[in-house]
Amino acid sequence: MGALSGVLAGFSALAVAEPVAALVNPQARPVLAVGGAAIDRTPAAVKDWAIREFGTDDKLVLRLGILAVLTLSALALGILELRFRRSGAAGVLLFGVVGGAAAVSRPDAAGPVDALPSLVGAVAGAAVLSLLARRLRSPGADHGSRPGDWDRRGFLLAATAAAAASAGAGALGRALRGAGSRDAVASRDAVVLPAPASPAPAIPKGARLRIPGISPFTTPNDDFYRVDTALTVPRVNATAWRLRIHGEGVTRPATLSYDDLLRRDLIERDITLTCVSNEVGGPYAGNARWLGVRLSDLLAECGVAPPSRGGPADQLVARSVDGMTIGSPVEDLMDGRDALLALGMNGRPLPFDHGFPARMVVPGLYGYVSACKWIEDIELTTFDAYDAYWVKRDWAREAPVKTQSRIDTPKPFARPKAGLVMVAGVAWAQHRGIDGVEVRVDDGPWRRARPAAEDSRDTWRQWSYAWQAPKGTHTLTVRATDRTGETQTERRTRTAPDGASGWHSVVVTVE
Ligand SMILES: Nc1nc2c(c(=O)[nH]1)N[C@H]1C(S)=C(S)[C@@H](COP(=O)(O)O)O[C@H]1N2
Ligand SMILES: [Mo]
Repeated sequence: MGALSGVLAGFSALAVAEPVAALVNPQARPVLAVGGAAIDRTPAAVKDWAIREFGTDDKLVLRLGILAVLTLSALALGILELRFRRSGAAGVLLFGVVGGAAAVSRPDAAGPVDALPSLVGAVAGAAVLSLLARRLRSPGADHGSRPGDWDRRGFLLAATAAAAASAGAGALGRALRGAGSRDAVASRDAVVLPAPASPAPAIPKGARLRIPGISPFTTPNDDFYRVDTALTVPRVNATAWRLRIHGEGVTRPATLSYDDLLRRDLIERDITLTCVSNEVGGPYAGNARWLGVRLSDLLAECGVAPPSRGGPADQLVARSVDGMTIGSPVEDLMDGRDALLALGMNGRPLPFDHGFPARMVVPGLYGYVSACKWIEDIELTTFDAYDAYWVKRDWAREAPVKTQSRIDTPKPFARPKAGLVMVAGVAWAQHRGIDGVEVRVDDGPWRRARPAAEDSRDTWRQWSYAWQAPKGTHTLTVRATDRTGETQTERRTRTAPDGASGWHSVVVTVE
């Protein structure tokens, strides 16, 4: 019974925190705050391991882990409270303090008020625990009750009341939060993307290979990889959203609404996005058709000049509504490449997962130094003056994409039939372009693979190799050469601090 009252107290604490968080900051809910703070403090190596082990499920695993720890602690505190009056309740309050501190430490914290959901929740939880424990300790008022008996009826009544009140509080909190998210969904549903002033060049015939198992040239939105630190995806109401541009050398600071951006001349480009956390052969790469504002135009209107033209700021720091900071070299953003403040993805307004209402997309730079989702602030500064989120965690300040190639088919440990086997995949070296791809069987010579027609140097390139496969177990290896003439290095490096290098291999057994 002690354990049960502990779990009930824990439930009350989390439930009461819900409506408080809905009023203060939805991100300040205890489990989210602790999870977020844990992610902030995770060393690069562990984050890497979590992504490798759990992929995009890493956050679900983290939340379930936190809930498991909380449940066990609640059980223990309930038993403790029964033994030592007020000890369990004090423990619940301690958890509240930890949750509150975690919430206040988050980069998107609204301020000290972010501690309130955890603290108020903990006070409610502690009250429920001592109330229930008292019923368990005191004999009932029933006729014939003897010392040592506990107040069954009183306990049941109190427990039921606490459970009902908590469920009510939780429901209220979710309803309040739901209203905010419904506004965001409605604002996205209402978007009509205008036709681009500068449409994407047509994808050449022959840029899309029809080979079973190969990554499609354009990645559908639903299949596009997702990498971010958000435990819950921010749902931003585009009607209320503003983007602020300010900082060093910004002679005309600006605050833009979503409609301000939609009314501008938009450009549309196919651009491949890749993540620095992608292992050799890994899945964190995708190619989409982005619609948005050319960032260099916007910056120039605000008076920004790149360092090569005397501008004082060499770093652009983008901030998101969830407190992410991403720093990019101003020189790269203004060197003529199609750096975008993107609003559309494959003909749709950005999906919430991919940054609605607006995000950055920059050809040639890994996402963590260029592709801020849910952006709300652009600050011009210097690399000396400020380290962005991942740089503080020992990832490189500047990180151009490394030339990479991947075998999509056959899959590792496939058992194809002897004879003609189509080996195929994708290769990327954004903003340099892919010149050629080679395939090697076992320790044989490198053979030229057939690259699909090139779309642009900012997009990946599919390739294929017709292999006359003899029986036995074989290792297939791929490497690409970029337009600068540089062949992908064999040297294997880890993803940290600036992206994995090395050749992708697949072992197959030909039958
Ligand atoms: N707000 C925010 N933006 C972010 C991130 C993030 O964690 N938070 N992750 C970055 C990283 S590491 C990458 S690789 C890209 C991934 O974009 P996608 O999830 O749309 O594929 O988003 C970037 N933008
Ligand atoms: Mo990334």
